[in-house]
Amino acid sequence: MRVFYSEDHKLRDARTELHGGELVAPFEAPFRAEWILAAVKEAGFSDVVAPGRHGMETALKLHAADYLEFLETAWDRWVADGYRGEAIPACFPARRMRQHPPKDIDGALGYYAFAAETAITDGTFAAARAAMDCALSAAEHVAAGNPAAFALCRPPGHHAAIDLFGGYSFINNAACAAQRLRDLGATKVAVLDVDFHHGNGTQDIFYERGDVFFASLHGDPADAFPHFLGFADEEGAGVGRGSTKNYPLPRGTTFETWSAAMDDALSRIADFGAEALVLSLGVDTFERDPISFFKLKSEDYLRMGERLKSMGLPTVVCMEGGYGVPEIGLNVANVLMGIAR
Ligand code: SP5
Ligand code: ZN
Repeated sequence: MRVFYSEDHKLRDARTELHGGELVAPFEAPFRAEWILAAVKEAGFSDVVAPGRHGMETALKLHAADYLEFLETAWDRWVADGYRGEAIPACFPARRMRQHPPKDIDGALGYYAFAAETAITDGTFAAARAAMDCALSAAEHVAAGNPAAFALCRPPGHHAAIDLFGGYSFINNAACAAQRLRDLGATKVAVLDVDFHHGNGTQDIFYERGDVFFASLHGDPADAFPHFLGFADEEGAGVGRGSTKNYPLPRGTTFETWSAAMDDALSRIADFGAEALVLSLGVDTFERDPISFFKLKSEDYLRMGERLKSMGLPTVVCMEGGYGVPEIGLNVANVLMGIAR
């Protein structure tokens, strides 16, 4: 299985994350990609290539044009205002306030964000673009007839909505992969999101579309980030009605419970008639993840990959979350080994 990896992920190297009322070193940091890359090479995935450079055409089918322009220019606007810290949104258009982008950068940051933990920094847009390139190149590789590819995306993307950043996500890499598969000939595509957190961004992007099925297994939003989306009664709307499926799961969920939910998701994906699969792969479901509350073990990720392979679908794997512990590398490699076998 080919691995798409760009050194440009290192351009996303924020100093701060707002966590528990403190500015801490971000959980989503460059070492994650380095650990994952080392582990997948160690597992025998030696075909590691840099992605091709893409334009923004695919992203523009998913995200609002003004949002992408904001991402590209936000850091320079922030610096021009004389600020010395990182660009952290602090004022949001909450209930009964006006929903429009202000001229002022502080206002624009709040308008285009749904969470304040994620700061925009110099290099963030360039890194997000490189992650998007990985996802697009992986989709092209699979559309060309290869059974699977791994986009080692960093920063992640599944929280990035039509016109919102947050949750360490800026451009929705998995959504870009799904759209590229559609544009290269797949009539129906499924996105399965196994990151611990609900893929609110991917759900938002495809909510009213009937050509992309979205299923997400995640910590119950009553207890977990992103708190305000990912409930079981969200099923899609318009022609997309019935093509969104959420599995909110409780604290302490083990692979036994988790894999039963995945089986249900996969049978719905088969019924939907998906011709290709995009896996939003977060390994923050691991028992020792520092910010999550599932209890998956390293060997469970091999079973997960084997079950995915049994679908027999061309598969693009996009990296999402998974933090703090060296096992994130092994856990990703295990999923890939299950899929490749
Ligand atoms: C891609 C991805 O996994 N993004 C996750 C972003 C989560 N950011 C907010 C985390 C809040 C964590 N609260 C943890 C409470 C632990 N006691
Ligand atoms: Zn996550």
